[in-house]
Amino acid sequence: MQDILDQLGIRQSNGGTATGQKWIGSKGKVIASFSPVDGKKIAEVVGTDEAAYDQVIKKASEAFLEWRLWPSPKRGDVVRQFAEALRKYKEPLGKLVSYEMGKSLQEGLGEVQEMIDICDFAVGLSRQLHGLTMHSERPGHRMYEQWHPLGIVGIISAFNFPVAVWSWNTALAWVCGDVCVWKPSEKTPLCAIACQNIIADVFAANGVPEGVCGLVIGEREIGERLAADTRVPLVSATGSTRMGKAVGAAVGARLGRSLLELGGNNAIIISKDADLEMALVGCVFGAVGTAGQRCTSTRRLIIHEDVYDAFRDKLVNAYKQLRIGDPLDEANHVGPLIDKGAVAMYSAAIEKCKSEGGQFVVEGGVLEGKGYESGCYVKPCIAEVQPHYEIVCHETFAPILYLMKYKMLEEAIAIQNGVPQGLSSSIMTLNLREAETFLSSAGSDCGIANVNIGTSGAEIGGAFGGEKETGGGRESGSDAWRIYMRRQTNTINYSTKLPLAQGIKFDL
Ligand code: UN1
Repeated sequence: MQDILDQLGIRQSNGGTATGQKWIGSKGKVIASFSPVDGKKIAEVVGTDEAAYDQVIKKASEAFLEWRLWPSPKRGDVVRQFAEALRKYKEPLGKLVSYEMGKSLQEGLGEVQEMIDICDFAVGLSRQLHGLTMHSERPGHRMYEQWHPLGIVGIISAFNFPVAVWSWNTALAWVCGDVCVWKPSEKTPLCAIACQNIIADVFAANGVPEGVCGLVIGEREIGERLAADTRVPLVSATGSTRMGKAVGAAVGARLGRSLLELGGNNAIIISKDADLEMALVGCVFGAVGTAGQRCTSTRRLIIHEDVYDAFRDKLVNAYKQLRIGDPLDEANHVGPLIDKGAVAMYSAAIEKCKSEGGQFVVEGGVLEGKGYESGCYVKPCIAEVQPHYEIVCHETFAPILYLMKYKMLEEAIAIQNGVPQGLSSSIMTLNLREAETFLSSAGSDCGIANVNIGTSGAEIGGAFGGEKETGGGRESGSDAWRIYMRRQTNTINYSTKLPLAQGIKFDL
């Protein structure tokens, strides 16, 4: 791992505060990053104190005054070069993601690929930040709207996608002419430092004003500072619903803008008309991939009574094949949870499920012994439950899958929608009527609704996010860029008179 750290410019002790190309001194709390893979300390990071935070915001404000004047395609060209640098660093960065966060190497590399893809998307977008024109009701008048940069975008990201979610925000924000200040999860600070090192070289080579890409590392108080800071017009936060409610309230109290991408409690409906073999792959990957730590992870299966027993047996068999262990070893399917706190939450959820009457058909448990010394490896498990159980309506970031039975599609959709969260959802069916009903206004209430694929692994080209307690925000593709800009309506009078709208006469 040392060669990887060297390639990415990570030392034993690192500064955690940057204004872009430069690191700045800080006397914040020292955060040690431990790998959940083997429990070893990887390196330390000095957190951002209040003065350093202020310096980053000040630099970002100054940089914005210049950056907003760059033509957007020119900003796009810098993002294009960032994508090139990411292609070069894909292997080491993917490995670091895997080692610091614990996801499989395949998924670590996939996460860096997602960064490259969003950069490519943003490059094209840099020539398409278009507004509408409309017809004025007055003669000799033209009316149109344009989109201007917003200012500083505060980005609060979670440990589970330690680099990709940042890039969804920054790549778009940068082409839109905004400057960014990133508060990564304190559980994965080294991934953020690696990204900062990669972008710093690209920015320096292009004469990008210092401050366009700020980094502040620390615990909750840094997020609170960003949320309350009137110099930050947009705060984009990914993480738990609890965190999102606090950020949303603080940003709302100052009438700022927030983009929230919070918890999911994603279900797949397995119809009696499903291709069960295909469904199996989607369900198992959705439930155990990233050890159940994606906001899009599959947590609930709602299975038609005619195929319930057969599909449950297939799942139980498939779970027997799962290999749990070092995620950097490609033979393994499931890596560790992020830390022992997550393991405690996993164990508590299993106990709660049992106390509510859940029957485990694949038992859970914390793994011990050789290869599991970090104490973060757990067994993916499956329980038969009733949809209304409290624990089933709650998002536990772990590989626990709940099974429930249905008779009629309407009932399945009601169960699917009957939780506080609304991120991702799927139906497995070869029946066109069922598929279209699921996608109709009487169907899934989630931000993402799929047919014959699982709930996780969304492509960057679509808008990503969800409803209800998921927070309502949309990041990534489609027209998600609009939230990073301010809209301005312009009316231009090129006539020789000044007629008032609505036919009002005001003669002097
Ligand atoms: C997240 O877990 O916060 O759709 C993001 C997916 C990934 C992104 C997940 N592309 O599973």
